[in-house]
Amino acid sequence: MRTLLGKMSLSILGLIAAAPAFAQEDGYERDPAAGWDYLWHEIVIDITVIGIIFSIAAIWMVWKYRTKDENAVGTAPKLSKAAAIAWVLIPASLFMADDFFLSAKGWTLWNDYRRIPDEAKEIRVTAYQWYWEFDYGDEIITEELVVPKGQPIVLRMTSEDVLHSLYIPGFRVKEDVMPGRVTYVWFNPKEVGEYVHTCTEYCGTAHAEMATNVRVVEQEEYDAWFEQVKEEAKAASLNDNTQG
Ligand SMILES: [Cu+2]
Repeated sequence: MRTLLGKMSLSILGLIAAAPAFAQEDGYERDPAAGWDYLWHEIVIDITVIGIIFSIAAIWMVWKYRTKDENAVGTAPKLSKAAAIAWVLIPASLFMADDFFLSAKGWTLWNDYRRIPDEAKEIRVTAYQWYWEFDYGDEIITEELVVPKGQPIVLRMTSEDVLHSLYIPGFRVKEDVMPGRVTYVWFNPKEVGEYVHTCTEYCGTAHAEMATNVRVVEQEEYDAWFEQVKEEAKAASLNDNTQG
């Protein structure tokens, strides 16, 4: 009895210790969006397999222990104490091991989501009622988010007025944006295209107008766009000066 319990607790400890190692296995990339999809896929497979096992067991028991005679009185098998404890602990440990395994993977993913790569390019974001402003540095501020493909981007975000929340489902990122605080998300735009970018915290009448697109473009196109924005900014400030 003691040795049985001892062996079981040892194997559970072993599984817990091994879980982070499993979490580093192949197929996982240090990219929150890919990691998110990978883990979600794994969880769906996992719950499907567990669901099938439980359904088969339940259907089998319903069939096996069905009433054969309407006056029948059931007789429960008498289990020894060790057998009763083992019947509780062994199945529970098996499913807990699976939970620990998945939560270790979730933990790895969370760390990747929070750990900004050194090479990430920083863009400062300010949320207003009801639009976004993107500050690329050097006084280049736009209302459209354009990023070069293959360059990890970190958005440092704050709000000028109320609570907002930045959500880019295509990159699997979402984070609250608050006055008086700077929060961040990072992502790695791998494919050229347009991705929905919206506010996902109800922030007033025109909340829905905060939905725009992030444009991911090739590096050359990005450089050309950036030059153009710079020229426009210069022209605007010259205009201001002559008028002022
Ligand atoms: Cu908002």
